[in-house]
Amino acid sequence: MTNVRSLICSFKTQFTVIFFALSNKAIAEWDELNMTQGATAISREVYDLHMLIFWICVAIGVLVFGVMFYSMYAFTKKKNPVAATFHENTKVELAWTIIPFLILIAMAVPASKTLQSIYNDEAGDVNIQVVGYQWKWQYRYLEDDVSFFSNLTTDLDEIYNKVPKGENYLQEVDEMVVIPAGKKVRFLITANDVIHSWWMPAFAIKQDAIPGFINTAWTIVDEPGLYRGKCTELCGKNHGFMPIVVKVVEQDEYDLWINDKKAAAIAMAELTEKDWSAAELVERGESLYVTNCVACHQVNGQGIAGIFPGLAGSDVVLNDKAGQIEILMEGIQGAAMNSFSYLSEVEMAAVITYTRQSWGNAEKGDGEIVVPKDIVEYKQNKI
Ligand code: HEC
Ligand SMILES: [Cu+2]
Repeated sequence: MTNVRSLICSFKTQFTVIFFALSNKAIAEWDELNMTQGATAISREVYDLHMLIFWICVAIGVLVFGVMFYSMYAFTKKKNPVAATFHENTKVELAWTIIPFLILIAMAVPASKTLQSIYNDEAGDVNIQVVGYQWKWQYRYLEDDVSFFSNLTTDLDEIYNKVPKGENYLQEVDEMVVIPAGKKVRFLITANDVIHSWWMPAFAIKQDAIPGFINTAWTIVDEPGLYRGKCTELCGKNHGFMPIVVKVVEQDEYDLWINDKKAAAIAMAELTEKDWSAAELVERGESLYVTNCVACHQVNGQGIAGIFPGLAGSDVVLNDKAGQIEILMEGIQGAAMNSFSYLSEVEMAAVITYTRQSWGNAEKGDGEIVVPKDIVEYKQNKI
């Protein structure tokens, strides 16, 4: 028993000493080697805890190795030919049980205090629902009815080493999470498909995003700036491709931003509810078809024989409105036909209607158009 304990203890101290020696050598790069202090009161508390415990380990290491080396030096065979034969020493054994126990308690007290303040789930000034998807994040500002996806924007050529990698390689997104400085922001974190994890080191937040559960995290960031994090739970093929970028701005700038977002959401909702005519949808749909579909289905809707089916005269496009919505929303498993569900309701309706009205399809089929409300309905029925 004693042997096992001293073995573990000496492993611990050796590790500490090796670490200390390394850090000493790299003293100039100490800051890079050490944990960062982060940007919030909590992250600094975590840093202080880390340093406190680090120095406790250093002290223990110095003490234990000091005694060890001293004994090796002071009790050599030459100096001390007759070894002592004592066995068991209750006092010493009590001491090496009680002292580590006290040290552990001394470390647990500040650690628990910090943990307690981390696990505060009271409402924030701003409350944001964070949803993990394979492989992107969705953010919903609960007070303001604003919601958007945040997608990786790193160029595929950088990923495949065709061009040099940029400064923020795999750490850049199309839409950042914007939050006001100095305000409590609460994140309600969950996932839509598999387990992800929302990790923002500068805020000392690392919270699992689990389907069907809502975990909370909170922060108050004093300094405006850009902060970057990533998904930190292996969530499938593109796990490394779903970064997090948070932009902290002053309250005025935040108000402007959220108002813009709200206005855009209202404009989009109005467009969605509007009564669209076939001609209006076709007009909008044409350019969407060109950017999203021609690579496979071709400008004339004929497709490429044997690879990409023609949409001109396709049964689905002629007579199966519901089926076509489903194909566009879900994609076709195992085929090059991916889901286009990231298009807005208006865009989705427009591109589908374009295919139903072009190349003589309107005359040959049922000629029905798909309006944005159909897409809204499809999404609602799915939930
Ligand atoms: C990367 C190539 C590709 C792109 C881009 C693409 N599709 Fe497809 N699409 C396919 C393939 C392949 C199929 C056939 C899949 C199967 O049935 O196995 C298909 C099937 C379809 C079908 C069903 C046709 C039928 O008769 O069964 C529709 C409708 C369709 N695509 C519409 C679109 C629209 C609209 C767009 C643009 C928003 C689009 N596709 C973009 C490759 C693509
Ligand atoms: Cu993930």
